[in-house]
Formats: sequence, C-alpha cells, structure tokens
Amino acid sequence: MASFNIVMPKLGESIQEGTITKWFVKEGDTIEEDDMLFEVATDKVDSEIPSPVDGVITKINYPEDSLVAVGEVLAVVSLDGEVEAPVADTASKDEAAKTDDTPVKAETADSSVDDSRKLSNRFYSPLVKTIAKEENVSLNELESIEGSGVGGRVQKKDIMAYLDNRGGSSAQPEQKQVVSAPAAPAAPVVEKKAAPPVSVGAGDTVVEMDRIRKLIADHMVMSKQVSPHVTSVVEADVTELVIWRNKNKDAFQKKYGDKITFMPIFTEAVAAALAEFPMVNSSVNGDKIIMKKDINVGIAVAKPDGNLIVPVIKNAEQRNLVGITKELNRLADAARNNKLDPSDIQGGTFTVTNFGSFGNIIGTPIINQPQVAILATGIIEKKPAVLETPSGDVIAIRHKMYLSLSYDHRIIDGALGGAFLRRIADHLEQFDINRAI
Ligand code: CO6
Repeated sequence: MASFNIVMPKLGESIQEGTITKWFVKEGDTIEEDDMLFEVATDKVDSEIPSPVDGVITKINYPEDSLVAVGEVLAVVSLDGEVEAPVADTASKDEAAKTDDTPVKAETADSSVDDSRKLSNRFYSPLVKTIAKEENVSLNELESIEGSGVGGRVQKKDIMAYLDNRGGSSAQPEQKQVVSAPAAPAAPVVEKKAAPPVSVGAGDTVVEMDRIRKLIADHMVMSKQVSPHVTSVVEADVTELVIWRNKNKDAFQKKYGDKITFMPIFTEAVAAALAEFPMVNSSVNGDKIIMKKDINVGIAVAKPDGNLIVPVIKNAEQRNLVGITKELNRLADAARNNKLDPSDIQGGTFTVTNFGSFGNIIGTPIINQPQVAILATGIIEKKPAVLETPSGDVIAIRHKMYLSLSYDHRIIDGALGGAFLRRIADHLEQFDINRAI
C-alpha cells in the first residue's frame, strides 16, 4: 500500500513543537489534496494544515491537545485507498536537515509535510518539492521563486508559472497561517508565585481561558516578575499635528489609498526618539545590555475576539509617514482578520499601545519582554491652556494628550526614561503644520 506520512510541520525558526488543537478528519475519511487536516498551535502562531495529497486517512497517531515534536508522524494517508496496515514512520529527520543545492528528491511513501529542506525560512510543501524534483528544479532555484502564498510561501501556481518560463508541469496546497499570540517572551525562568485560592459562589460564572488568553496572562506575569517597572508621564500639546491631520486626512487617503490616523504620527515620533536614545531600544540578557541595531516598533492591536497582539513595524525610523501608515494599516488589518504572518510579530524592540481610542488618558502599560520600555498614548482632547505670547499670557483652546512610558528600571533610570519621553513629546509638538503630504 502506498502511503504518505503527515508530520508535525515546523512553523517557525525557533519552534520545536506544536499542540494539535483540532483534527478536521478522522481515521477512514477520504480526503482530497488541500482539505484541511488539523489545526496546530504554538506559542507564536496557529495554523490550519491542509493535506498535500489525495487518499484515505488510515491512522491518526495523536489525539487533540497532544504536544508533538516537529517531524513526528501525526497521521498516515493511504494513497491508493487501501485502509489497512498503516505504514510506520519512515520520514527521515536527517533528510529534513538537508540544505544542499541538488534537485529535490521524490516524495513517495516516506514523504512529509516537513519544511526543513530549505535554505531560508520558506516552507516548501511536498507537492511543490515533488514538482521541483520532477522538473529538476534545484533548491537554489526554488529559493528564487517569488511566492504568492501566506508569508511568501511558494504555491503550486508560483512554481508552475516559473516552469512555464522554462517549460515544466504539476500541484500544491496552501498553509493558512493565523497568528494569534502575543510576541513571544524571551522566556527567562522565573518562579511563579502561587495565586491565592478563589471560592466560586452560587450564581458565579466560570469562564475557561482560551489558549491565547493563557499565553497573554503568563506573558504579563512574567514581564512584571522580570522587570521592575516604573512609569513616567508627560503632557504634549499636539494642536498643530491635529490640525494638519484633520486638514489632510481626505487628501492623504485619496493620494495613497490609506487612512491616516494619529498612530502613524506617534510611531514616527517614537522611532525618531529611539534613534536618539538607543539605550531605550535594547534588551537585557543576564548582566549584559543588548542595544538593538534595528528600530522595530510593535503596535498593540485589539482583536475582535478580545485578545491583544503586537505586530511590528520593522525599521520604523527608515520609513516616512506614508510608509509607516501603510504598514500600520496592513498589520492592524491582518491582526484583526487573523492574517498575520509569523514574521509580522517578531523582532520588536519597543512597543506603543494606544488606549486613547478608548477615551483613556493615562496608564501604566506592561513591558513587552524582552524589550525594556513601552509607550501608552492617551486620548487627544481640547483643553484650555496658558500660552505665552510676546504680548503676554493668553488662555487658548489647545489639543493635548498624555504620554505614559513604562520602563525597565534595571537599566533605565528616571533621567533617561524622562528625557526619552519628553523627546517624543517634543517631536509631536514640533510637527510641521505645513508639511506636504
Ligand atoms: N486620541 C484621539 N483620537 C484617537 C486616538 C487618540 N489617542 N487614537 C485613535 N483616535 C481616533 C482615530 O484617529 C480614529 O478617528 P478618525 O481618524 O477621525 O476616524 C478613531 O479614533 C479610531 O482609531 P483606530 O483605533 O481605528 O485607529 P488607530 O490608527 O488610531 O489605532 C490600533 C490603530 C491598531 C492601535 C487600534 O485600532 C487598536 O487596536 N487600539 C487598541 C490598542 C489596545 O488595545 N491597547 C491596549 C490598551 S490597554 O495598554 C493598556 C496600559 C494598559 C491599560
């Protein structure tokens, strides 16, 4: 009986295992290529894994909620429809480690959904690899193909288009990735304190936390245990930027196809301040401070399911306001629709959380480990303010907001944290009201 082993895929560079949260098939089911087989969850990403082959499920080796190592055989598919005698795990993990430039070998009875035969971080399904093998496409050539799938994944149509230009044939499934966890913690080992017992009274409702809520909860507790948080607050007069934004909002959208809110302007100011205060753009590793070269600003996004996720605007200081706006909108939209790619939530060096849209003014955000600071932006409100003019002080109606910065007191003292925070406010206050869009 020709069979095909479905193995636990590697969903990210550092991911070694995953939990099967749901099986969409059971033993005996007839499946077609691309039918969803199971859902797997890691601490970074949830993915639905489709079948790369047609056949009959002859064996499921792990029930739901099993934590399984990458490369383990999860299920066996009979390729010729025979359902007896499932084939043992013959997927070679050594094979999976190959990164050579030779043509990809045939995927037969011991084929796997393993992605690890790769040069970069891209995933190649068995089907793409089979097509590649049949057409003598080397891994280096595969690497050069632009993938149109999630996260640049090479799909059947991509390799077929490539082959059309050099003469080729064949088919591949898409792996739908749904990122739904907060940025992964640096995982310092901190002893968890036992929480006091809670009594449940008649009429109380007990709600089971979902997996993401548990991850967020653990991440928050860990962060508070790792970093001694302190919070400083400044007020910023953002009248000019508000007038500019309100005046240019429609023209900006017309010109660039993206809506501009205040968030991109906050992000631009943060990136500029981080470039001036590199110690805030760092992480603590034991007794060493790692000052990060890249300025990658994470944005806390509230998801419709009530959870929170922090996608990252990479190299924010190198982007102009249009670039920041477009990336922020892309990430926020992807976050709300479970379309983030794992790379979208990696590499953050600082985080901004905007609770101003909830009408909140001041807060004490929790640092997103392993970063050392986080900014919270409060609501912009009109306020009476004293202005000093050449002809004396006047009271004027100004747009004002509070900026709250929580920082890791292990390495950032009040002078540095306060100066950095004030610098963000200065950038916002000095926004050029005549700036061209
Ligand atoms: N002031 C005034 N107006 C605001 C502000 C502030 N701070 N923030 C947003 N807005 C306006 C914004 O300009 C939009 O108005 P119009 O442009 O005139 O249409 C409107 O409110 C809605 O903005 P939206 O939230 O949709 O977009 P924005 O680009 O500002 O934010 C986002 C994008 C992804 C950050 C946001 O959608 C989001 O998810 N925010 C929630 C983030 C969150 O939950 N953070 C955790 C808070 S809890 O940190 C916390 C300290 C603890 C308590």
